[in-house]
Amino acid sequence: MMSVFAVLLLAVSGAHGDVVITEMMYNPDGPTLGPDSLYEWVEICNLTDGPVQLGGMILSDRGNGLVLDAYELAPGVRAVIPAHMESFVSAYGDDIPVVSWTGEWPGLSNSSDIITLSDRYGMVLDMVPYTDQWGITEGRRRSAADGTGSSLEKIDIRGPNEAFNWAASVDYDCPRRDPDTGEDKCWGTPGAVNSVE
Ligand SMILES: [Ca+2]
Ligand SMILES: [Ca+2]
Repeated sequence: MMSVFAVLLLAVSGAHGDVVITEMMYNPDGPTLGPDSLYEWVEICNLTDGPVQLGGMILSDRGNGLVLDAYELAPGVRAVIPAHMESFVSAYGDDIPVVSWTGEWPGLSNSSDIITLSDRYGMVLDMVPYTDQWGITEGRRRSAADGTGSSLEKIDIRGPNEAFNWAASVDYDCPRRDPDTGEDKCWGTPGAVNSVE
């Protein structure tokens, strides 16, 4: 029989797939957005039917990791973990849910990386082993997500993290306009439904 402690642990630790990585800006376009160290970001989504406390969750790659600050993510809602909060807000505005953190940003490699979201106990909630080959469309040699403005988006957010289920965000679904110039911003869909879903 399960102990009271074990029941409590289950109640707060969540399960694989409860919160998943749905989009990544691993190689921001330098000329229009800025350097990787400031403008990378990861979008996550709560796939459960109830609110999830993100505080203590860990985002990491093969080298570095960070711990999310307290943040209650409502069911079905997406939030962004930015490499650098002020830079993200300056580029995308301040109406996108963002989660602050402590630790070291797991720099998202421009060639290949394994990005893992774990709960506070280290149990893996989601893992994306992407490469810069993901999202290459027919007739192209390079993915639009690889440094030319698009992000890498998950197509079926409940599906597997394999190349066929991720694609470069598409420009015709620009989520917002630059408040200064009025021009479309096509740097992915942070905080919003993906353009390829
Ligand atoms: Ca990068
Ligand atoms: Ca999105």
